[in-house]
Amino acid sequence: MLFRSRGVERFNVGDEAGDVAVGDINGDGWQDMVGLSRDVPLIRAFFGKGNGEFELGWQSTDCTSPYDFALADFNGDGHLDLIVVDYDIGGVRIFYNDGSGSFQPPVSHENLLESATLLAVADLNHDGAPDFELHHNGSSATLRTFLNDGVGNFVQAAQLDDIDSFSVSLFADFNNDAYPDLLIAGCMVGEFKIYLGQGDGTFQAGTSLVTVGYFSSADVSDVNNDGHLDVFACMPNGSDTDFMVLPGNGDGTFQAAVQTNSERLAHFAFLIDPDMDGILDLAVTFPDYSMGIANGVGNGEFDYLGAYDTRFYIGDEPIFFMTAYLNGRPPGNKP
Ligand SMILES: [Ca+2]
Ligand SMILES: [Ca+2]
Ligand SMILES: [Ca+2]
Ligand SMILES: [Ca+2]
Repeated sequence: MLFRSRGVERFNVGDEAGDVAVGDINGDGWQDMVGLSRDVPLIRAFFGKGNGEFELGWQSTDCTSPYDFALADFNGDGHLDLIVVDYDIGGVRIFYNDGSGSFQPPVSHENLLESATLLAVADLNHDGAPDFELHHNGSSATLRTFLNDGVGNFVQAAQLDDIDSFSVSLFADFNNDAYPDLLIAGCMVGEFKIYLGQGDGTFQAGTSLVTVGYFSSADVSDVNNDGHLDVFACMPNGSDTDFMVLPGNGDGTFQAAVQTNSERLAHFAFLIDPDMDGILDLAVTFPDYSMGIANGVGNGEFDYLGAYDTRFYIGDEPIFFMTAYLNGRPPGNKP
Protein backbone atom coordinates (compact mmCIF):
# COMPACT_ATOMS: atom_id res chain seq x y z
CA MET A 1 0.00 0.00 0.00
CA LEU A 2 1.36 3.36 -0.94
CA PHE A 3 0.18 6.82 0.01
CA ARG A 4 1.64 9.44 -2.24
CA SER A 5 1.62 12.78 -0.53
CA ARG A 6 1.30 15.89 -2.65
CA GLY A 7 2.61 17.82 0.27
CA VAL A 8 0.34 18.84 3.06
CA GLU A 9 -2.55 20.87 1.75
CA ARG A 10 -3.96 23.15 4.41
CA PHE A 11 -7.50 24.45 4.50
CA ASN A 12 -7.76 27.30 6.93
CA VAL A 13 -10.95 27.47 8.93
CA GLY A 14 -9.49 29.67 11.65
CA ASP A 15 -8.34 28.85 15.16
CA GLU A 16 -9.99 26.19 17.31
CA ALA A 17 -10.99 24.17 14.29
CA GLY A 18 -13.11 21.15 15.03
CA ASP A 19 -14.18 18.19 13.01
CA VAL A 20 -14.62 17.94 9.25
CA ALA A 21 -17.64 16.70 7.29
CA VAL A 22 -17.48 15.35 3.73
CA GLY A 23 -20.21 15.12 1.11
CA ASP A 24 -21.14 16.29 -2.37
CA ILE A 25 -22.48 19.73 -1.53
CA ASN A 26 -22.68 21.32 -4.99
CA GLY A 27 -23.96 18.23 -6.79
CA ASP A 28 -21.09 17.82 -9.26
CA GLY A 29 -20.35 14.26 -8.16
CA TRP A 30 -17.14 15.12 -6.33
CA GLN A 31 -16.70 15.08 -2.58
CA ASP A 32 -16.57 18.44 -0.81
CA MET A 33 -15.49 19.32 2.75
CA VAL A 34 -16.94 21.50 5.50
CA GLY A 35 -15.03 22.72 8.53
CA LEU A 36 -15.63 25.32 11.21
CA SER A 37 -13.90 27.40 13.83
CA ARG A 38 -15.47 27.90 17.24
CA ASP A 39 -13.60 31.05 18.14
CA VAL A 40 -14.20 33.31 15.15
CA PRO A 41 -16.90 31.85 14.55
CA LEU A 42 -16.53 30.77 10.93
CA ILE A 43 -17.91 27.95 8.78
CA ARG A 44 -16.30 27.15 5.46
CA ALA A 45 -17.03 24.72 2.65
CA PHE A 46 -14.30 23.63 0.24
CA PHE A 47 -15.38 22.19 -3.11
CA GLY A 48 -13.49 19.21 -4.46
CA LYS A 49 -12.23 19.33 -8.03
CA GLY A 50 -12.11 15.55 -8.28
CA ASN A 51 -8.31 15.37 -8.36
CA GLY A 52 -7.67 15.78 -4.64
CA GLU A 53 -7.59 19.57 -4.86
CA PHE A 54 -10.12 21.84 -3.19
CA GLU A 55 -11.11 25.48 -3.39
CA LEU A 56 -13.03 27.66 -0.97
CA GLY A 57 -16.65 27.53 -2.18
CA TRP A 58 -18.75 29.07 0.58
CA GLN A 59 -18.37 30.59 4.03
CA SER A 60 -20.52 32.03 6.77
CA THR A 61 -20.16 33.72 10.14
CA ASP A 62 -23.90 33.24 10.80
CA CYS A 63 -23.36 31.39 14.07
CA THR A 64 -22.36 32.47 17.56
CA SER A 65 -20.80 29.39 19.17
CA PRO A 66 -20.65 26.50 16.69
CA TYR A 67 -19.54 23.10 17.92
CA ASP A 68 -20.48 19.88 16.17
CA PHE A 69 -22.00 19.71 12.69
CA ALA A 70 -23.10 17.29 10.00
CA LEU A 71 -24.39 17.16 6.42
CA ALA A 72 -27.82 15.65 5.64
CA ASP A 73 -30.83 16.49 3.46
CA PHE A 74 -33.27 17.77 6.07
CA ASN A 75 -35.92 19.17 3.71
CA GLY A 76 -35.93 16.31 1.21
CA ASP A 77 -35.03 18.33 -1.89
CA GLY A 78 -32.07 16.11 -2.75
CA HIS A 79 -29.40 18.60 -1.66
CA LEU A 80 -27.22 18.14 1.43
CA ASP A 81 -27.95 20.69 4.13
CA LEU A 82 -25.65 21.69 6.97
CA ILE A 83 -26.71 21.32 10.60
CA VAL A 84 -24.59 23.08 13.22
CA VAL A 85 -24.87 22.83 17.00
CA ASP A 86 -24.76 26.33 18.44
CA TYR A 87 -23.91 26.28 22.13
CA ASP A 88 -25.20 29.80 22.77
CA ILE A 89 -28.74 29.13 21.55
CA GLY A 90 -28.94 25.67 23.09
CA GLY A 91 -29.91 24.22 19.75
CA VAL A 92 -29.05 23.97 16.10
CA ARG A 93 -28.87 26.15 13.03
CA ILE A 94 -29.68 24.52 9.71
CA PHE A 95 -28.19 25.99 6.55
CA TYR A 96 -30.31 24.85 3.60
CA ASN A 97 -28.47 24.11 0.37
CA ASP A 98 -29.85 25.87 -2.73
CA GLY A 99 -28.41 23.11 -4.92
CA SER A 100 -25.51 25.08 -6.31
CA GLY A 101 -23.39 24.66 -3.20
CA SER A 102 -24.49 27.89 -1.63
CA PHE A 103 -26.30 27.69 1.68
CA GLN A 104 -29.10 30.04 2.63
CA PRO A 105 -29.02 31.99 5.92
CA PRO A 106 -29.63 29.47 8.70
CA VAL A 107 -32.96 28.49 10.21
CA SER A 108 -32.47 28.45 13.99
CA HIS A 109 -34.01 25.93 16.37
CA GLU A 110 -33.35 27.34 19.84
CA ASN A 111 -33.74 25.98 23.38
CA LEU A 112 -33.68 22.32 22.37
CA LEU A 113 -31.03 21.45 24.96
CA GLU A 114 -29.09 23.82 27.18
CA SER A 115 -25.33 23.89 26.51
CA ALA A 116 -25.62 21.45 23.61
CA THR A 117 -22.25 20.69 22.03
CA LEU A 118 -22.57 17.40 20.13
CA LEU A 119 -24.97 15.87 17.66
CA ALA A 120 -25.46 12.73 15.59
CA VAL A 121 -27.80 12.36 12.62
CA ALA A 122 -29.79 9.27 11.59
CA ASP A 123 -33.26 8.40 10.31
CA LEU A 124 -34.59 7.11 13.63
CA ASN A 125 -38.15 6.32 12.53
CA HIS A 126 -37.29 5.12 9.03
CA ASP A 127 -39.50 7.61 7.19
CA GLY A 128 -36.72 8.80 4.88
CA ALA A 129 -36.15 12.10 6.70
CA PRO A 130 -32.96 12.48 8.76
CA ASP A 131 -33.49 13.01 12.50
CA PHE A 132 -30.87 13.97 15.09
CA GLU A 133 -29.82 13.73 18.71
CA LEU A 134 -28.22 16.46 20.78
CA HIS A 135 -26.23 16.18 23.96
CA HIS A 136 -23.68 18.17 25.88
CA ASN A 137 -20.37 17.30 27.42
CA GLY A 138 -20.41 18.32 31.03
CA SER A 139 -20.32 16.67 34.44
CA SER A 140 -23.92 15.53 34.05
CA ALA A 141 -25.11 14.92 30.53
CA THR A 142 -28.52 14.69 28.93
CA LEU A 143 -29.31 13.45 25.45
CA ARG A 144 -32.43 14.29 23.47
CA THR A 145 -33.63 13.03 20.10
CA PHE A 146 -35.64 15.10 17.62
CA LEU A 147 -37.78 13.78 14.77
CA ASN A 148 -37.98 15.55 11.41
CA ASP A 149 -41.39 15.90 9.74
CA GLY A 150 -39.71 15.73 6.33
CA VAL A 151 -39.47 19.43 5.64
CA GLY A 152 -37.28 20.48 8.55
CA ASN A 153 -39.68 20.86 11.49
CA PHE A 154 -38.55 18.96 14.57
CA VAL A 155 -40.26 17.58 17.67
CA GLN A 156 -38.56 15.99 20.66
CA ALA A 157 -39.00 12.21 20.85
CA ALA A 158 -36.81 11.00 23.72
CA GLN A 159 -34.63 12.14 26.59
CA LEU A 160 -31.86 10.09 28.21
CA ASP A 161 -30.57 11.43 31.51
CA ASP A 162 -28.00 8.82 32.49
CA ILE A 163 -25.38 9.81 29.95
CA ASP A 164 -21.73 9.67 31.05
CA SER A 165 -19.84 12.91 31.06
CA PHE A 166 -17.59 13.67 28.08
CA SER A 167 -19.29 11.06 25.99
CA VAL A 168 -19.28 10.17 22.32
CA SER A 169 -22.46 9.01 20.61
CA LEU A 170 -22.87 6.99 17.42
CA PHE A 171 -25.94 5.71 15.62
CA ALA A 172 -25.77 2.22 14.08
CA ASP A 173 -28.19 -0.69 13.68
CA PHE A 174 -26.71 -3.31 16.00
CA ASN A 175 -29.68 -5.73 16.04
CA ASN A 176 -30.53 -5.61 12.31
CA ASP A 177 -34.13 -4.44 12.69
CA ALA A 178 -33.40 -1.46 10.35
CA TYR A 179 -33.88 1.05 13.17
CA PRO A 180 -30.78 2.98 14.27
CA ASP A 181 -29.54 2.10 17.74
CA LEU A 182 -27.42 4.39 19.89
CA LEU A 183 -23.95 3.69 21.23
CA ILE A 184 -22.84 6.03 24.01
CA ALA A 185 -19.47 5.91 25.73
CA GLY A 186 -17.99 8.28 28.28
CA CYS A 187 -14.34 8.95 27.43
CA MET A 188 -13.17 9.12 31.05
CA VAL A 189 -14.90 6.11 32.64
CA GLY A 190 -15.02 4.30 29.34
CA GLU A 191 -18.36 2.61 29.85
CA PHE A 192 -19.86 1.59 26.50
CA LYS A 193 -23.66 1.35 26.51
CA ILE A 194 -26.11 0.63 23.73
CA TYR A 195 -29.69 1.75 23.53
CA LEU A 196 -31.76 -0.21 21.02
CA GLY A 197 -33.96 2.00 18.85
CA GLN A 198 -37.71 1.38 18.97
CA GLY A 199 -38.41 3.00 15.60
CA ASP A 200 -40.08 6.13 16.90
CA GLY A 201 -37.05 8.09 18.13
CA THR A 202 -37.16 6.43 21.55
CA PHE A 203 -34.94 3.67 22.91
CA GLN A 204 -35.07 0.65 25.17
CA ALA A 205 -33.22 0.94 28.48
CA GLY A 206 -29.45 1.10 28.02
CA THR A 207 -27.30 -2.03 28.28
CA SER A 208 -23.72 -1.75 29.51
CA LEU A 209 -21.31 -3.64 27.19
CA VAL A 210 -17.92 -3.03 28.77
CA THR A 211 -16.02 -0.49 30.88
CA VAL A 212 -12.49 0.16 29.65
CA GLY A 213 -11.29 3.35 31.35
CA TYR A 214 -10.01 6.27 29.30
CA PHE A 215 -10.25 6.03 25.51
CA SER A 216 -9.40 8.62 22.86
CA SER A 217 -11.50 7.51 19.90
CA ALA A 218 -14.29 5.06 19.20
CA ASP A 219 -15.99 3.79 16.06
CA VAL A 220 -18.49 1.24 14.79
CA SER A 221 -17.98 -1.05 11.79
CA ASP A 222 -17.74 -4.74 10.89
CA VAL A 223 -14.10 -5.24 11.85
CA ASN A 224 -14.03 -9.06 11.78
CA ASN A 225 -16.05 -9.40 8.56
CA ASP A 226 -18.81 -11.64 9.92
CA GLY A 227 -21.58 -9.33 8.70
CA HIS A 228 -22.33 -7.90 12.15
CA LEU A 229 -21.38 -4.45 13.41
CA ASP A 230 -18.60 -4.34 16.00
CA VAL A 231 -17.49 -1.61 18.40
CA PHE A 232 -13.93 -0.27 18.29
CA ALA A 233 -12.00 1.85 20.81
CA CYS A 234 -8.46 3.27 20.96
CA MET A 235 -7.15 3.35 24.53
CA PRO A 236 -3.84 5.15 25.11
CA ASN A 237 -2.62 4.65 28.66
CA GLY A 238 0.53 6.68 29.15
CA SER A 239 3.25 4.58 27.54
CA ASP A 240 1.36 2.24 25.26
CA THR A 241 -2.04 1.77 23.63
CA ASP A 242 -4.68 -0.92 23.43
CA PHE A 243 -7.03 -1.30 20.50
CA MET A 244 -10.27 -2.99 21.48
CA VAL A 245 -12.85 -4.62 19.26
CA LEU A 246 -16.15 -5.82 20.71
CA PRO A 247 -17.51 -8.31 18.15
CA GLY A 248 -21.24 -7.89 17.66
CA ASN A 249 -23.61 -10.85 17.32
CA GLY A 250 -26.05 -8.93 15.12
CA ASP A 251 -28.84 -9.08 17.72
CA GLY A 252 -27.69 -6.28 20.02
CA THR A 253 -25.43 -8.54 22.11
CA PHE A 254 -21.65 -8.67 21.93
CA GLN A 255 -18.84 -11.18 22.47
CA ALA A 256 -15.86 -10.69 24.77
CA ALA A 257 -13.43 -7.97 23.69
CA VAL A 258 -10.55 -8.75 21.32
CA GLN A 259 -7.54 -6.56 22.12
CA THR A 260 -4.31 -5.68 20.37
CA ASN A 261 -1.69 -4.58 22.87
CA SER A 262 1.03 -2.29 21.60
CA GLU A 263 4.37 -1.47 23.17
CA ARG A 264 4.33 2.12 22.04
CA LEU A 265 2.03 5.06 22.46
CA ALA A 266 -0.53 6.14 19.87
CA HIS A 267 -2.87 9.08 20.26
CA PHE A 268 -5.89 8.25 18.13
CA ALA A 269 -6.91 5.46 15.80
CA PHE A 270 -9.66 5.27 13.17
CA LEU A 271 -10.98 2.37 11.09
CA ILE A 272 -10.29 2.63 7.36
CA ASP A 273 -9.55 0.28 4.47
CA PRO A 274 -7.01 2.18 2.37
CA ASP A 275 -5.76 -0.89 0.48
CA MET A 276 -9.40 -1.89 -0.24
CA ASP A 277 -8.84 -5.57 0.50
CA GLY A 278 -12.11 -5.70 2.43
CA ILE A 279 -10.39 -5.92 5.82
CA LEU A 280 -10.52 -2.79 7.94
CA ASP A 281 -7.18 -1.34 8.97
CA LEU A 282 -6.34 1.42 11.44
CA ALA A 283 -5.11 4.92 10.73
CA VAL A 284 -3.06 5.68 13.84
CA THR A 285 -1.71 9.06 14.93
CA PHE A 286 1.43 9.26 17.05
CA PRO A 287 2.78 11.76 19.60
CA ASP A 288 5.26 13.16 17.05
CA TYR A 289 2.32 14.23 14.84
CA SER A 290 2.91 11.57 12.26
CA MET A 291 0.45 8.89 11.30
CA GLY A 292 0.64 5.35 9.99
CA ILE A 293 -1.50 2.41 8.99
CA ALA A 294 -1.87 -0.67 11.23
CA ASN A 295 -3.08 -3.51 9.04
CA GLY A 296 -6.18 -5.38 10.14
CA VAL A 297 -5.80 -9.12 10.57
CA GLY A 298 -9.52 -9.67 9.96
CA ASN A 299 -10.39 -11.14 13.34
CA GLY A 300 -10.45 -7.89 15.29
CA GLU A 301 -6.67 -7.76 15.81
CA PHE A 302 -4.25 -5.35 14.15
CA ASP A 303 -0.60 -5.48 13.13
CA TYR A 304 0.27 -2.41 15.15
CA LEU A 305 4.03 -2.49 14.56
CA GLY A 306 3.37 -2.27 10.82
CA ALA A 307 2.18 1.26 11.44
CA TYR A 308 5.81 2.29 11.85
CA ASP A 309 6.56 1.41 8.20
CA THR A 310 3.89 3.73 6.86
CA ARG A 311 4.40 6.85 8.92
CA PHE A 312 4.06 10.25 7.39
CA TYR A 313 4.06 13.64 9.03
CA ILE A 314 0.78 15.51 9.01
CA GLY A 315 1.15 18.55 11.24
CA ASP A 316 0.68 19.84 14.72
CA GLU A 317 -1.53 17.98 17.13
CA PRO A 318 -3.95 16.15 14.89
CA ILE A 319 -7.09 15.35 16.86
CA PHE A 320 -9.68 14.65 14.21
CA PHE A 321 -9.46 12.39 11.27
CA MET A 322 -11.62 10.96 8.56
CA THR A 323 -11.22 9.34 5.18
CA ALA A 324 -13.08 9.85 1.93
CA TYR A 325 -12.52 9.40 -1.76
CA LEU A 326 -11.25 12.90 -2.25
CA ASN A 327 -9.73 12.36 -5.68
CA GLY A 328 -12.56 10.45 -7.26
CA ARG A 329 -16.03 9.11 -6.91
CA PRO A 330 -16.56 6.41 -4.30
CA PRO A 331 -16.79 2.84 -5.63
CA GLY A 332 -20.24 2.28 -7.08
CA ASN A 333 -20.70 6.06 -7.09
CA LYS A 334 -22.44 5.91 -3.76
CA PRO A 335 -23.68 9.20 -2.31
CA1 LIG B 1 -31.82 19.86 1.34
CA1 LIG C 1 -36.95 10.26 10.24
CA1 LIG D 1 -31.73 -1.52 15.57
CA1 LIG E 1 -18.41 -8.13 12.98
